[in-house]
Amino acid sequence: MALLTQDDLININMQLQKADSNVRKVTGLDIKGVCKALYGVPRNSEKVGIVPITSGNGIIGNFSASLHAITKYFGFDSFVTDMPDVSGYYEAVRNGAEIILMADDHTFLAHNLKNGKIANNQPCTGVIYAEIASRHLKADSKEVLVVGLGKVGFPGAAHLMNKGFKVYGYDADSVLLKKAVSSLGIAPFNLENPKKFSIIFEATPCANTVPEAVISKNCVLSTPGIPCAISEELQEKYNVELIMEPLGIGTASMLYSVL
Ligand code: NAD
Ligand code: 2YH
Repeated sequence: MALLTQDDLININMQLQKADSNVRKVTGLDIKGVCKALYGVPRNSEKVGIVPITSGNGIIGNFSASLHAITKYFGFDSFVTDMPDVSGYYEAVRNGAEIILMADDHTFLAHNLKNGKIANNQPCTGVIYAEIASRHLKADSKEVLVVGLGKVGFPGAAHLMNKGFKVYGYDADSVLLKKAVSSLGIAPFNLENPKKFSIIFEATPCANTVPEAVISKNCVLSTPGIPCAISEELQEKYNVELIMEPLGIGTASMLYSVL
């Protein structure tokens, strides 16, 4: 399980603004617009309580503050509790939180206490990055390459299949690849016999996972994966539209999915 670091979250507001402008350029919609298209819900004014969690590897500096900035960016009224863990949960509910956001080392959840809906960061992140990729205005076909079929990539690939895309998938773990092929009906991608894509969705914790041979000029690479899946050199050479941001896009997807 890859953990975020304090450094990943430096200047989250600027990272989010840049990502929003890239999403708009690629899809014609901003992140909020993509969320509304995905979940079809009107924005309400739910109050969000953010609870720091100390278990496992403990508090990540900037994590709760970043969630506070992200929720405000998307127009939610939010606050971070003074106390962590169970005491923080109690404090959040007592202070009127309707949605709880909290994460340990394994699970990052949003729980709407009013309607009972609960969301997990990994599938919500996979779905929204896949949705952004699928909306690439300059795509030359409905073929998409998915690299990484784990807890984020698999739900993203499933979402693309549901939207009628021809999905080619690759994972370094052959067991996971076989599972995705048999349960989702995706086509296994053979790195030895590459082809070019104008839509690529990547979800791995490794760098340089997208080889040059699959990249076409002006393609979109939508990737929650940290670190980046391609080098700056390749990005420039092929004028790749990169959608990559460490926390905000996935969190927006979680919040809108529980409204
Ligand atoms: P995971 O471990 O469940 O899945 C990662 C998959 O990538 C694995 O199946 C692994 O076999 C595969 N993989 C590793 N190296 C590969 C390679 N070179 N080529 C092809 N496949 C390779 O992890 P996850 O929970 O799905 O998370 C994936 C990434 O997304 C992590 O970096 C995580 O930190 C990040 N993430 C980012 C956000 C965000 O908001 N930006 C949110 C959630 C997760
Ligand atoms: O980053 C994580 C885990 N990878 C789970 C998220 C799934 N993508 N957790 C954040 C831990 C935050 C910490 N407990 C805090 O500061 O509250």
